[in-house]
Amino acid sequence: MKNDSTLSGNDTTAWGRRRFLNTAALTGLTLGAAACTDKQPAASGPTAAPAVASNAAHASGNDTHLKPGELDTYYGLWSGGHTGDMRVLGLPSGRELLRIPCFVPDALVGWGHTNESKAIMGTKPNGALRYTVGDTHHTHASYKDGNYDGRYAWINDKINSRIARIRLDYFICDKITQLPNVQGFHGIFPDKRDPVDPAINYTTRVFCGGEFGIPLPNAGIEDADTYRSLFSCVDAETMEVRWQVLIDGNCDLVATSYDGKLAASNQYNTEMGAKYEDMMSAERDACIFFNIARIEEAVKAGKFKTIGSSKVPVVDGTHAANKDPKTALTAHVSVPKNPHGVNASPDQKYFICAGKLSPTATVIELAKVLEWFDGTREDLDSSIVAEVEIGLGPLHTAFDGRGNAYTTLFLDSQIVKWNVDAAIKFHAGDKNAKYVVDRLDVQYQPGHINGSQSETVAADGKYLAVGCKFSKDRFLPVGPLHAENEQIIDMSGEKMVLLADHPVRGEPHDFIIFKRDLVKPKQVYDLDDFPNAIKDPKESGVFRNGKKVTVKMTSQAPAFSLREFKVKKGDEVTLILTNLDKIEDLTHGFAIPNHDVNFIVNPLETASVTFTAGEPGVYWCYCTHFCHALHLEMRTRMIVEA
Ligand code: RUQ
Ligand code: CUA
Ligand code: CA
Repeated sequence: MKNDSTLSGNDTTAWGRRRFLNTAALTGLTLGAAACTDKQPAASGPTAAPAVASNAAHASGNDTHLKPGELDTYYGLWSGGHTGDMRVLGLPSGRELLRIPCFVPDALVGWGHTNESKAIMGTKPNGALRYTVGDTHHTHASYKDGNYDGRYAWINDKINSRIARIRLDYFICDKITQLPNVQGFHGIFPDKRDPVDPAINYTTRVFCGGEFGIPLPNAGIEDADTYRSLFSCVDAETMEVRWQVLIDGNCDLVATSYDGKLAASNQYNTEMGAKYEDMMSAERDACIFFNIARIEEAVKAGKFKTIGSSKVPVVDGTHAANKDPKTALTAHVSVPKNPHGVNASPDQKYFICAGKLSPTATVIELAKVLEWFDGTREDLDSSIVAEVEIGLGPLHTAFDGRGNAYTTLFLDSQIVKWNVDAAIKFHAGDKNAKYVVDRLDVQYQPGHINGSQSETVAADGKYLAVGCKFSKDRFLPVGPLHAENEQIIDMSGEKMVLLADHPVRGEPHDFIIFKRDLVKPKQVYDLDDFPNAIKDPKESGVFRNGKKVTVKMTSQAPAFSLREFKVKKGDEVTLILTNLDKIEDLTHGFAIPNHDVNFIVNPLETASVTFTAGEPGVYWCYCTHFCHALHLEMRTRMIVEA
């Protein structure tokens, strides 16, 4: 790729920039007639000087640079992409603090190797992991009173339709659920309160959007017209699938209302096409709304079926079955061309869908959708209170709590900041209403965007993070696979200011950012968290039951409680290790050469592994985590006898 000096964006016009971006990255994406006519150029449009912080400090004082030893003020929970984990960042610095393995084995923690993590990940009858790949997209956390409550976070795996829960006290994955009869599980969003019981003002459900239509049950039928998708509800506590809704078209991203009454999902394939040409044949698709209370009533009343071997109740949310608003479980609001992203504004009033193949954002008023369900509003599409042009390839939207929305423009490689009230006025006929407030060039092709506390009632409008899918020239070249570029922006002023670039391994997608005092992490485990904990080193030893051997051991720097242990070739060995060190940050590791064993035990944690003892010989089991001046000496011998 030619390195074009106009890339820096200093003086490119909107169209010059589009031409560059289109030749560089977008061959093959037919945009059709979706040219933005820019009826509403920004007060300071893309031709204005770029807003890039020239040094660390600028007017607002919002700054990504922390002095050594200074702590970040926000946590960021990031999708780890193909590493199948959740990344925990400190913000605004963007420093990575932790990776929480979920869907894919991890060699540091021993995730996918310890018996405890294998039980969470799921195994085949022979004990091997069911899956070793993942594709995480979306991450969200539990709510109370419209704000995060620091209990749980969730992340999805698109490939195998799995949802993982993270406990935010220990920052670990504790449960994984696979959705039945779903392929291409995409968006997730927790509910924000119960639609019926006002006392339940916190998350009890997580909604999951199924993207790919399949035969139900999946019996390899070729006729794509019969394929359908399911929208699923997972219980936040038990992580069991409570119910599913059969729909026409597809789900994509998911959002929920603050009153708990509705969940929404944008639909880009209302055509139910099997090829992309078919999927973009209609001028408009939809945002589907799910009436949670009615769905649960229908389930209670037994108005459901089940599919294949799954016992999960499936109610009918298709168009044909939901024509009468007074009984409808679902409502379909028309949204232009292959929309992507649906987000609920922090003022609790609106859902915003981005047009993707249409240069527009559509603002849907929650109260008006509810009126349709009540039977007091005849025309459902009149719940659309604005549909305004914002730029090319709009995808996701964040909020600042001051009435502004920030939408990524994939094709324009920009973020557009626009005022929702002004857009509503413009849509109502006030052509002087200037809704575009600012545009910022980003590098390049942004997908997800989120602001600090964005999708909560406590949106504080300080920092904006944007996940750019292409980095092109922003980092040192490292061969054909480019890093992606996650950028941090100061959103506190009228104009956005780009603060920092961070390279990241593909393909991270989504993230949330919240104030650090909303979580209270514990940094040492409790021995009682583990039923198999070895509480006293005197309980250590080798316990044989035929070919099955249990080795019990504890660790206390700089020694393991057993200095050696003997097993026989071919034994099925289960080794249980409890770390009796209770000091913060004192983690030990345990690796056995040639036996594919490597895991850690954090302070007062217990973990176990099961393996078959190999060829007779001596195997030095050693501590893999630097724990003590005698860390290298911290070893034990496994002696395998013939
Ligand atoms: S969706 S940008 Cu999963 Cu937009 Cu990734
Ligand atoms: Cu224990 Cu290193
Ligand atoms: Ca479509």
